[in-house]
Amino acid sequence: MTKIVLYGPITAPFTRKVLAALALKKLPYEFIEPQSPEDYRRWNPETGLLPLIEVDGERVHDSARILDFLEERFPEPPLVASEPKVAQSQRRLEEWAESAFTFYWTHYLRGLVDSEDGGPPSRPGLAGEFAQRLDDLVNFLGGRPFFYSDVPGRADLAVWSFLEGVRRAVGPEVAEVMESRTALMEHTARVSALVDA
Ligand SMILES: N[C@@H](CCC(=O)N[C@@H](CS)C(=O)NCC(=O)O)C(=O)O
Repeated sequence: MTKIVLYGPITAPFTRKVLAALALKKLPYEFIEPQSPEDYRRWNPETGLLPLIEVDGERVHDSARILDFLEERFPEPPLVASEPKVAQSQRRLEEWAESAFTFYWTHYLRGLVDSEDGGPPSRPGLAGEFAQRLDDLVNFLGGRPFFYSDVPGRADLAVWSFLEGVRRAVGPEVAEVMESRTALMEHTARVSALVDA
């Protein structure tokens, strides 16, 4: 029987995206979280970044590459549409969502540190831009249950892993901005229902 071990911090959206893919594909796995900063480099000497997956002794790091790898080994259900144009849109949205939301997340955390120091916020106008990115997502979703499709794919897992994490971790102002985007909240709930244990 195939042995799958996933290494990564549950707090990282990249880890949650992979956990969600494993759940969607109904694959049994062992999940190991780092206990110290040294674990990152020890488990992934190449980049020191997690998540990393080990499948029957073969190790792959980087959440997007891990999804490619899982897709190849365990094709059902697929994480992208069979139609190439749709598949391309799903992959693009995964990349876009991750770079955009990593940026806002990093600045949000930096802002918290700055305000503890009594300094000015790290980047004025950030909240408005974040709200615009959420509206971009609402537009991408349109009237569909999932991005570009009627079934969930990797773009949904990527967006979900960021939004549900951000919503749990941030203050009430940001949560309100998110909750007012009903279509996105419904999307988050839809994906949660499929992937949450
Ligand atoms: N592109 C990578 C990003 C992984 C990543 O940034 N991981 C963070 C977890 S939040 C990490 O390992 N940080 C440790 C460090 O920066 O030393 C992926 O998709 O897996």
